[in-house]
Amino acid sequence: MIRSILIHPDPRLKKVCDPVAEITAEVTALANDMLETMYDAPGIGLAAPQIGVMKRVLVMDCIKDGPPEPMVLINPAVIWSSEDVATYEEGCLSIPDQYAEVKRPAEVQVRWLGLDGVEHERQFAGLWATCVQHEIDHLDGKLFIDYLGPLKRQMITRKMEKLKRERARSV
Ligand code: K1U
Ligand code: ZN
Repeated sequence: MIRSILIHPDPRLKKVCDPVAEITAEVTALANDMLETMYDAPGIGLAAPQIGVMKRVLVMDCIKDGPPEPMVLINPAVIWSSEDVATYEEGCLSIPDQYAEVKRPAEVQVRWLGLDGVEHERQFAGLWATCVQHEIDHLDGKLFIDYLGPLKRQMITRKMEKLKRERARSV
């Protein structure tokens, strides 16, 4: 089922999410809905709070050409970050049509629980590294605009408030 995506500003996008205690049928259904919602948007990642679910679950697929590579990460944690950084022009499905350059560690080692209940670990680089850090930030109530200066952040927030008002008027 495709879920609707929350638009900034929304208090749910500022909260720290709760760890998942157990992989249940409900968590599996949530992950499947998130993948469907991400591919439909379209996006390369999605975190549970973006659909109003305050759990530490994220999905991503950064393959542009070639067969899809959907990933589901439960309770993800960055256990190592490279010293070298990479700058990427980021977007966010909760902040439509706004992009800005963000500097993050170029590579990260992440540990998470899979839907199979098994602990996984992988080193991410390139767009995968940027995306997994952006999504983990969502689980901690942080948006990419929080890395920008206050003026730029305020300008984007005002645009989003206007967008939400316009959307509310057209329903
Ligand atoms: O978390 C999100 O809001 C999803 C976001 C992920 C992301 C994008 C760029 C850098 C870091 C993280 C998006 O997917 S925005 C849409 C997007 O990037 C995209 C959409 C269609 C094709 C390719 C990319
Ligand atoms: Zn985002």
